[in-house]
Amino acid sequence: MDPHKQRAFFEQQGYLIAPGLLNSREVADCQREIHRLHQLAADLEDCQDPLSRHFQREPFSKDQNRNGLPVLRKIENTRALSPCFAQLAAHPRLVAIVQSLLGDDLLLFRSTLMLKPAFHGSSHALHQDSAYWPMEPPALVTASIALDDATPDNGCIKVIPGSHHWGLQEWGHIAQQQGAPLTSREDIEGSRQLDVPLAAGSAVLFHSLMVHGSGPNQTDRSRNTALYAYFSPHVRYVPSANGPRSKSFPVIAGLHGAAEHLLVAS
Ligand SMILES: O=C(O)CCC(=O)C(=O)O
Repeated sequence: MDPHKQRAFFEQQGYLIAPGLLNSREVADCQREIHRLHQLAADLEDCQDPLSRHFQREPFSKDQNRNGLPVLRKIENTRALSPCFAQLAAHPRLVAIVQSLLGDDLLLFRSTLMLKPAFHGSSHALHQDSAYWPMEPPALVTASIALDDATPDNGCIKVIPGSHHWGLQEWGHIAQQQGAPLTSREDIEGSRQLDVPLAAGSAVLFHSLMVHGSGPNQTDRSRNTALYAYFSPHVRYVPSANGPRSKSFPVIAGLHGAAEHLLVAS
């Protein structure tokens, strides 16, 4: 799709699919790195290293460990923990697509691995990311890159097309047990929830006001995903009353080649 059509589709629907973003070698590199990060999680936990705060265990898993490694739900700040995932944030094909949506200057808000281990992955109830993020206007873009084939069976992402036009709403808790419904809101039951299956290496990009979630993984296949949230320097940092008054964000593209960009609350 040409960049103008991409942008028009994204503005109307709130999401965009990028098929074949990574090749099979790049996907295999990421999968190996996920294994290494599980070993790192175990080591950091053993020596009570403060970095272990970036690793979150699967809350509803019956087993604490599998094959000697912790059963994890997510890893935050992967850019700082992993050269492989730091590089992926600036992957040229990914950057080009995000630039077509947000413009040339790109900052990184979040780098995360969402993990849905085989048999264990719990659901993510429907929600809007901007409800949790101290950024105004709420106009960030998340790229969710499949590192395994993602299907409805193993908990692929679900979106409600066009819901980024609804404004911020109340959704309740995100982490949900395996059999739980994705929302308790009766008015949403009938709305069009679209499963977004992706082959490993493909991505879906979505607006930070987009209503999205994902079901459980009850299969014997993991469903691991690299998430990166980007924003343009037009977005301001608006911390809560007790949050830090300024924050530095990595520059991914533009901004005269700076490595970091400091945002100060006004
Ligand atoms: O990838 C998923 O399963 C859902 C992730 C998600 O909803 C989020 O991080 O906001």
